[in-house]
Amino acid sequence: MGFKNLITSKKMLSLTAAAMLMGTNVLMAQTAATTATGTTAPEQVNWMGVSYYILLFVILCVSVGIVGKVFKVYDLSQQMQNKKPLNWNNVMGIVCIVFLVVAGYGAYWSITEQGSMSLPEAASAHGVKVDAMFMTTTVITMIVFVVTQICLFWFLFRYRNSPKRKAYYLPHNNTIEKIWTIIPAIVLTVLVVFGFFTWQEITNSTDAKGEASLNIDITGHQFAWEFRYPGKDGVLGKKNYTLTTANNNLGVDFKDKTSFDDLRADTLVLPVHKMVRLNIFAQDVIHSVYMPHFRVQMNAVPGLPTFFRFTPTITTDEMRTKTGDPKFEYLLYCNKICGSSHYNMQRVVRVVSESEYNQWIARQKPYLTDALKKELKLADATTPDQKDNSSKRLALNN
Ligand SMILES: [Cu+2]
Repeated sequence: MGFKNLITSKKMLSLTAAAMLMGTNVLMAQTAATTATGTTAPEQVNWMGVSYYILLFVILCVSVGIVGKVFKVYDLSQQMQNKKPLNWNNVMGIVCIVFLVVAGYGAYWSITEQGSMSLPEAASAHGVKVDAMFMTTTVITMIVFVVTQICLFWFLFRYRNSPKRKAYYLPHNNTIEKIWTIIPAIVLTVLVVFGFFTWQEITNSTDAKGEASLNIDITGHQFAWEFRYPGKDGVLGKKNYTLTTANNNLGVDFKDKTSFDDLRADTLVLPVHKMVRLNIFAQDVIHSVYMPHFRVQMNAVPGLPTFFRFTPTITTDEMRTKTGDPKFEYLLYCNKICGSSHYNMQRVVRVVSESEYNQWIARQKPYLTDALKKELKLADATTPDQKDNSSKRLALNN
């Protein structure tokens, strides 16, 4: 009867299901790691499954429970022998101090170990300001964190329950209330105002006197980015989504003469120390232009053109030397989970010298392809030498 109860028990069934699920997860994680490394060498096996960490946590909890029970048994045996029982307030006080030291070291380890995995220095002019704001906030919150944690656990230890002391009852104190309301309010106001002015400066859309941004169109669609550069005139032609066809996939308006020399590019190449204005478009769903090294992020919203102006300050080559990584590349990502192949929307961004940029741009293909010319019946749009060629061809045909 006992066995029947055991196998029909809902608790037992749930436990078995959970154990099986965890076991499968651990096995799958091991198989995935073995397949990824292509070897079964024990040092290469990576136990990265969620269940592995859940199991570790459970083992830790059980160990703490066992230590607690040992203390409890010791306490009971002391009482049975009419000896002084264990002072649990002292035990808890010491545990608090141990936790303070261990967790403090854990926080320090986390910052030093994972901190080195963070991004290299900002590669854009405004990025330096963003980093400075980030640093200021981090330092302030870190000081508050360290001071409050030390106070919390030290007070728990220092003022643990003792028969020699009577707790002081403090129902309300206006001075304390004022201090802990006003100080954070001032600090937060300063941080927010500082951030507001910096953001205003970053999103300022007007070029300063004597300065012209390099306008580049970036269009996101499922699942790629398209780049359009201005031609020799330095102006990008107008766009109109109703003109979109297979050959004119960005909907460039060729009634606007400045469109004729526009170029199509596969890579985002930027000249160093030159203000760039990215005009951001989306054709289907919301995407997001994200270039972490330049501290640039702006959503690409269908029907709502956005832009981001920034100045790259470090070339790809310089960054390779700085990071000591000869394969370093700046990257452009889509930062909105925009569909099943969202991960495909990663592109290399190259920051080069002015002369290298000029050489590169000279090699880019015109947006106005022959097929598109045919589609738009743009005979007069051809350049003079192309006209010469066509007349020669006609002559030959005759
Ligand atoms: Cu996307």
